[in-house]
Amino acid sequence: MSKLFKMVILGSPGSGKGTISSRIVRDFGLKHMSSGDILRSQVLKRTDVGQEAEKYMKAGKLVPDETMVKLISSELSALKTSNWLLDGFPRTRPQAEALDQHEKLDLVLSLEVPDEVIIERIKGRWTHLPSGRIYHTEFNPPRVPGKDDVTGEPLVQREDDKAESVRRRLEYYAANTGPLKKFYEEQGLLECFHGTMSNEIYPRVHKYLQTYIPAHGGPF
Ligand code: G5P
Ligand code: MG
Repeated sequence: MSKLFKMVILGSPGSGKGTISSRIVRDFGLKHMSSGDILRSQVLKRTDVGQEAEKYMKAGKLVPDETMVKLISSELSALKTSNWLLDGFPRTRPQAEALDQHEKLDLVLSLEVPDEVIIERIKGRWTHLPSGRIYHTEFNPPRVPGKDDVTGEPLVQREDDKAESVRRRLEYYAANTGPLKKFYEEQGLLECFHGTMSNEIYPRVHKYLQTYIPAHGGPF
């Protein structure tokens, strides 16, 4: 079997990790794992982890490292034979160090989108919680307002998308991102993409990724 390709996508809350990831999945066939989607599904199912995580998430705080490392390690063990893309994990340097003990990454992308752009765009986000599919009232509207394109089920606004939570999430991201990025920079894995629009960032990501793995579609 040829060597597997493993990458992480970093970026502030609302920077477009989910949006860019879904295009990478479409064009490069990686398996996508979003730590936020995994947590929200645990919350929906009322598992022990979900009940613990919910109070942190609602407040816009980070779920403790130990819980996250356990949860993501068990999800990753199901992806032993796939190329994959991790979105939202690691978020702190201890999480990155724990991941590094089990998995050798090929690439870490960081989306660098200004906070003021994010605060404005997050107001328009609607999510289909069971699948993690994301919409936006202007940027990416559902075919039928308020309904998921695939299942027709209702879309919701995330609890942590309220203005106060968003501000706190941005603060936590800013506080943790320096040491996290330094960790990957030192390993020569980090590549940053600056911009304000996913449609403008993604073609650059696509071109860069092709230096690692072949694309079967895209970049738009
Ligand atoms: P999540 O779920 O990982 P965040 O905060 O990192 O949450 P989020 O909010 O999911 O990130 P995103 O994926 O970066 O944002 O962005 P997105 O959803 O693609 O885009 C945001 C919106 O903008 C969408 O509506 C999209 O359609 C729209 N959009 C995209 N591009 C454009 C554009 O160019 N223009 C416009 N106008 N709109 C656009 O984590 C949630 C919580 O879980 C916990 C924490 O509590 C966290 O707060 N958690 C962890 N805790 C500890 N450690 C971890 N590793 C954790 N992971 C999750
Ligand atoms: Mg996301």
